[in-house]
Amino acid sequence: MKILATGAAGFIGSEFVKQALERGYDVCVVDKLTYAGDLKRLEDVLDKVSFYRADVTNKEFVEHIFERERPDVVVHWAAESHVDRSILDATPFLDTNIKGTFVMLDTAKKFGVEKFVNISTDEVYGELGESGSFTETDPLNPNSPYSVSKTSADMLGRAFYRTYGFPVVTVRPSNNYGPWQYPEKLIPVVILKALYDEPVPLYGRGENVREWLFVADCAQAVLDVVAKGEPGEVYNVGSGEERRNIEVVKAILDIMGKPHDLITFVKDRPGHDFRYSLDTSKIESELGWKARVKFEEGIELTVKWYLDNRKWLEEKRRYLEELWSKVYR
Ligand code: NAD
Ligand code: TDX
Repeated sequence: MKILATGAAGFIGSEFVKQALERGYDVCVVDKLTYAGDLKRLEDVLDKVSFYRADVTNKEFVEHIFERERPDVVVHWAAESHVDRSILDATPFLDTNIKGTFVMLDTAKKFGVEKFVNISTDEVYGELGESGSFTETDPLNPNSPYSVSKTSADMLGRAFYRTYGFPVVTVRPSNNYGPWQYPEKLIPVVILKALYDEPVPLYGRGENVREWLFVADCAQAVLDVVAKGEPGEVYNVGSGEERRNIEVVKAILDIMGKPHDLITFVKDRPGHDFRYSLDTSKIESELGWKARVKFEEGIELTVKWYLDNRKWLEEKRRYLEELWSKVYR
């Protein structure tokens, strides 16, 4: 059984590839290697996968890859993934996340793949107040250019299932964290800043809530969807581990032995969603998946990984100064 995984030089996709190989799948990877892609994440397994440096919006090249590889299943991770960047310039988000998903769906349909797992996000539902959780049938109310582009991709998957009977399965994970996450996202930003005793930027008052899912748990859920997910269905993937951003930051500073006065409140993210929370009873009862890693355990592991891999973290810094100068005011 061969899986074609797009965007698998990225944070979650690379963990997915490692677990897929362990489960005995053949794997080929299609990734453009944008600023967020890095083959170092796949270093230990590169000899076991076929790798194509390709843009998912390039229909001709994508068709050529399908012709050569003839995958049974597609798992579509490739995306522009950072909300703040989408606020600064939505263009690559519309190209990759919408057109790229269309090209992947259309090509996979043409080649008759057995299952297309489309990776969506909890952000498609919009924001919640202090209580409640989203179920898979809730309406979609995305608020940022990023989440609108992901919702469009999600809806294209729906249309391919409804219109052509093409076997699309949609997965909506909550905020992932763990080793190898690009240090533009909250958790590795905090680790990187604290490492240098620099101000740790928190938007607004740090009160917003996210549901933190350890990356290995997310990859395992998607593999369960590959094996058992029903075409046309949507599965939420969350951990129940909700934390206010300020609690997350304090937990990291405590593990690193850094003072809380590094925390600096900066201008809030425009349109900042207050809270996300997923009801995961569907994937738990139908596929038997449940998140295993508790936040306190996962965050400890994650901080340790970054401290042990300081060089990788520091290498990324030079690509971040420009983004930070625009976002942290
Ligand atoms: P990431 O930014 O770390 O990786 C994205 C990968 O996609 C990179 O390797 C990049 O090179 C590749 N890519 C980007 N544009 C491409 C293009 N045009 N053609 C081919 N490859 C391209 O992202 P991630 O955090 O690993 O997220 C993976 C997926 O999961 C995305 O679809 C994202 O929307 C979704 N998701 C992420 C989270 C999270 O917390 N990180 C949560 C829910 C859903
Ligand atoms: O410096 C920061 N300070 C801060 O307060 C950053 C980078 C973030 N934040 C806040 C914003 C959010 O409330 O922390 C929270 C998490 O922010 P991000 O790490 O940027 O993630 P988020 O915007 O929640 O989106 C993530 O989860 C859903 C992923 O980036 C998306 O790809 C995924 O779909």
